[in-house]
Amino acid sequence: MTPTITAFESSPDRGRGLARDMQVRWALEEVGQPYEVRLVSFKAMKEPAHLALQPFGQIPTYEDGNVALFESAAIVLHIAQTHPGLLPDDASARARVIAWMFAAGDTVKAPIIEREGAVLTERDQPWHAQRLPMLEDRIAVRLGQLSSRLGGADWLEGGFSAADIMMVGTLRRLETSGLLNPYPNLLAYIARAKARPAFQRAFDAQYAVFAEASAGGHD
Ligand code: GTB
Repeated sequence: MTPTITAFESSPDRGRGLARDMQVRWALEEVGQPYEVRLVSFKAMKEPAHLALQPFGQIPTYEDGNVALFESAAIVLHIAQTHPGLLPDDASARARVIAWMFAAGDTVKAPIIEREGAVLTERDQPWHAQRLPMLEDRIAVRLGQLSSRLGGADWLEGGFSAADIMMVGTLRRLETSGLLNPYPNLLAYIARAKARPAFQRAFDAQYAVFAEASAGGHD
């Protein structure tokens, strides 16, 4: 059965592919699994039908007839477990890929989200200018550690895997911040991932939603 995912009807990222349906779309494109997209409004996300699928009233969700899922990492893992190509065969390498998926959504993402929140909501506070460098230092610690571990490798764990989908999804949130600039290997890692045809197909598909909405397609 063709899976259906949900995405923003009108994404606040203006088509930059930063909302988390992007990782799900990318995983589906990598494994060659066609999918359908149900677009949801902010209002519909908080209504019972969507809350039954996503208890926190968010996107993305995933339904394939056998399973209904929320949480982008869980969805990407499910796709990787049910299609060849995104998880290594070796059991310990597979476990490490899953560990990297957790690291992307937790250890690396946590300070990034904290900075985004501060920039969005605390900008006018008199202490913002002092707090921001502290938040950026926390991100720099994680980026430095990630950069050291990646070294000259192309991908986090052998070949391209679900770990790279989740980690690049996290790092892309920093792309306009300048915080990645001290780490040429991370910049190259992101560029390598974005050059993958599956990434480009996923990006174009989510951008088309934004472009159609901007042209007045959804009202
Ligand atoms: N942990 C969950 C997952 O990974 O699936 C987090 C899901 C989540 O944060 N969903 C967001 C959402 O539905 C969209 S992706 N928010 C609506 C709400 O909570 O009411 C997060 C996101 C939103 C916007 C931008 N942006 O504009 O750049 C980037 C990322």
